Amino acid sequence: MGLKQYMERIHIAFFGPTNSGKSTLVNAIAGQQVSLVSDVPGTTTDPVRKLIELPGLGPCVLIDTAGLDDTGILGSERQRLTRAVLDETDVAVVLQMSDLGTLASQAGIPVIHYTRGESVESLLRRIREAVPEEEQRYLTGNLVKAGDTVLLVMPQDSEAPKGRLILPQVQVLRELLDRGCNPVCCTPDSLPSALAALKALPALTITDSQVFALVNRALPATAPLTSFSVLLAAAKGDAAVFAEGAKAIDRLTRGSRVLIAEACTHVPNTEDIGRVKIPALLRKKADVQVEIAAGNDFPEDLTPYDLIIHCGACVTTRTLVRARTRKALLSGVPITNYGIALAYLQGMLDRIVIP
Ligand SMILES: Nc1nc2c(ncn2[C@@H]2O[C@H](COP(=O)(O)OP(=O)(O)O)[C@@H](O)[C@H]2O)c(=O)[nH]1
Ligand SMILES: [Mg+2]
Repeated sequence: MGLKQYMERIHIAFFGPTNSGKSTLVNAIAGQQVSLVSDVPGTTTDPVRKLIELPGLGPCVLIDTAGLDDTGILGSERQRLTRAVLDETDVAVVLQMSDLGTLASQAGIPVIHYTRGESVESLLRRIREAVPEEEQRYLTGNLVKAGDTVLLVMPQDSEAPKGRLILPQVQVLRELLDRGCNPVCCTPDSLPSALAALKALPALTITDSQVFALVNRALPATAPLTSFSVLLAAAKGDAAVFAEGAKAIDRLTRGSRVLIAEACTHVPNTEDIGRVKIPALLRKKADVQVEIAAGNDFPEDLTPYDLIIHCGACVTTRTLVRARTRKALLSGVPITNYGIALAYLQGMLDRIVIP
């Protein structure tokens, strides 16, 4: 049990009418000026995020928001950004009365009501008590048990960083050691000799989805196989929902609208998985319309879409992915993610095991 896993930060959001003292409180907690404070209503416009370590809570993100009563010319856009903050919120601190408090409760987010005069120490203690404890979750889930031999096929080609392993590989390796498994590592080239060295088939083989076909050919059909990105998808969301959602790919027709949701903002490169690779694979199936929602620009109305494909959420939290998943399901729109969609598009989904 713990507060958060996968090095995720606890997101604490502050909601309330303009001039209720949200920015003042955030600054007091941070012990520094994070947000501008003034008696001019609407001083805080876009949500302001501050990464900080808090006693008893560890790594957190404080999110100061605009008041929902902001009626300036940019008011409605500010309100939308404020409402979007709910998706990433682990605990909501509400000052005075706010509709956001009700919305947070409806979304299952713990809500703390703050009144002026309460000490920061007391508030932090209440926040600490409100953060839901997370069950210990393994990336490899129920796919392995102590004593199992697990084969990791990890390409170390020119795209791999020099002198080190990428984070998912390191995390899985460490976890297998913690779980008392015996990990055996090889590259695709040395896969035949690695298999020959084993007395029995590995209990599980984990590979990079790029070399899935090659690894699949080298393994007997009875050997359980999965990929690092599928394990990460399951860690950051509901893998069963994503696997079901991926099937909607086959129902896409000319003009279907697909929303690619990226949690982070980055400058896309030519091999970009969400902007180039997945759209190209989808268009091989049907002439679909692909739209990108980057960062916090996740649309409030999801009903126009036939499918949502979410990114791997490496820089964001399970909380955010699950909030968006809930919204998609409530709107009746299938949702999947990069790892599971790629597995499906490569014809892997029937062959692989999902935790
Ligand atoms: N007396 C008093 N004034 C406060 C308190 N918190 C905020 N204020 C004042 O209320 C005004 C609005 O505060 P601010 O933090 O910008 O509110 P926000 O719009 O909710 O972010 C500022 O003039 C603050 O100095 C408080 O606890 N006591
Ligand atoms: Mg403010």
